[in-house]
Amino acid sequence: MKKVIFSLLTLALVTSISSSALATEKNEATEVNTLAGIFYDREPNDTKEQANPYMIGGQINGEITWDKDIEDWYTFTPTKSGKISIMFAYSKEKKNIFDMKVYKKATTIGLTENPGEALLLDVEAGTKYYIRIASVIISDEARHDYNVYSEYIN
Ligand SMILES: [Ca+2]
Repeated sequence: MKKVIFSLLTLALVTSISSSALATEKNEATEVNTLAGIFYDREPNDTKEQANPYMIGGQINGEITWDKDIEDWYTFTPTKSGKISIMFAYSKEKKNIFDMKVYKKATTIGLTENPGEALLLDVEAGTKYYIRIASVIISDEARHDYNVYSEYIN
């Protein structure tokens, strides 16, 4: 009987610890999203020099076209070093393929053409990074809007 009571107590303790840890994580995630907000695709942003400002934790809402606006550039400077997750979203079709490239200064550190694939990248505080969205092949019958999402993992 003593054993049963002991394990029940342990169970109650573990449950309360894990649920309070979860509650803290939830609050932090909400805070980051609220602060970072939405970053729009503001033309001209067709070269690295014209890159639009972006911040980790924010969401990019952009669009490229098949003729005149074929590239969008964004830049961010992490406020802390660590790992980030960055995700690209758009309507991928057979003849509508976009890619997202991430550069640290001039070096490519990440590349994806797959919606929903999270790139895990190490970043350094105070260093300039760039994101370039471009089309590999573009269909005038498909949608051309896209989003980018990111967050710090640690
Ligand atoms: Ca552009």
